Amino acid sequence: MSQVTAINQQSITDLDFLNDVLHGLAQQQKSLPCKYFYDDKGAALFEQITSLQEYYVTRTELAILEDYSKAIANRLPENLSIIEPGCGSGKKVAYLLAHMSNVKTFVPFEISSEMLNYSLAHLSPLFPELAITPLLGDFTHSQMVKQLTKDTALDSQTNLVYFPGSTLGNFAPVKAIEIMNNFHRLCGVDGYVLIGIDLVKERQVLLDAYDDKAGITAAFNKNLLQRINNELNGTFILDNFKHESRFNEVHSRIEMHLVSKCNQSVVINDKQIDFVAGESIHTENSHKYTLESFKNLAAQANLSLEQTWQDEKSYFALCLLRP
Ligand code: AVI
Repeated sequence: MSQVTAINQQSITDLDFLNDVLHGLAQQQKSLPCKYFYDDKGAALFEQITSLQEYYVTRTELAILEDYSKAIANRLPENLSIIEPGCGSGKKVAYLLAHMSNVKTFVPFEISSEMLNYSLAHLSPLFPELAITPLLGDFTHSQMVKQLTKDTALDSQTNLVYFPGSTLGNFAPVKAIEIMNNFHRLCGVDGYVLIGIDLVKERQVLLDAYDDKAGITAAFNKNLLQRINNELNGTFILDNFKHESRFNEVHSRIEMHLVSKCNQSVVINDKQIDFVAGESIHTENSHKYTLESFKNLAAQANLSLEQTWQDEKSYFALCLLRP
């Protein structure tokens, strides 16, 4: 079995975390970057979210893959390499691989070596003939993507970049375009990009998906404060904050916030941060697209939308793009 080799290791350090937290909390609208949700506890809570009744996202995408993987595979040429940025467990690519013949190599591209090893362990027995070349790195860092593609000669091939899971929606439009530009570079001039996007739908369905009755999403959101307490000597009292999901019509996105229930002060690494009652920390954006708005966004990364596959309710879409 292939082992994960650190082609270009880059990890988030405690100092990055501290700087990002203090910077975010010094803004007029206090904020924290959503990438810090995923410590071990956060990753486990997210896993629980994916099977919540209210959180339609994961099961809808899996149903689309179940129904259309064969059609998607038929739309693609043989001898492609597949690159999956942020591959996680590798569960979603297995649907495609099951219907594709002569895949040259599969390149899981992840910042976490544990997840890379996990995806290898999951996929190798399912596809014993498949060559797997893991890449360790952060696909959101453009410089790193440039370097990695050079080092691994991915630049000179025709590739499919596979990015399911609606993760693109967690980035502001400018960053989403930058990421899609990286995908454009990764897929090569004749390549393909397949992206999962969450579509605009009834407001209440969206609000409930990010504020479930069992309180798992609330625990996921508040775990960020616990992580700051654990890793940065923070003094957050979690019960003094309330989880809220809001739909921002202007930006067509769900926002998660943590609202201070009272006037209070918190200390993080000797720095005091004051909150007034009702003031919030904005912790996550999850953009919801129409096919038209997504097509326009992708066009700004010089990718054109060729085909989409959706569920019956049009809740979610898998979008095939080409340079
Ligand atoms: C990872 N990402 C696609 C999830 C989303 O739906 O934006 C993160 C999430 N946040 C709360 N629930 C799920």
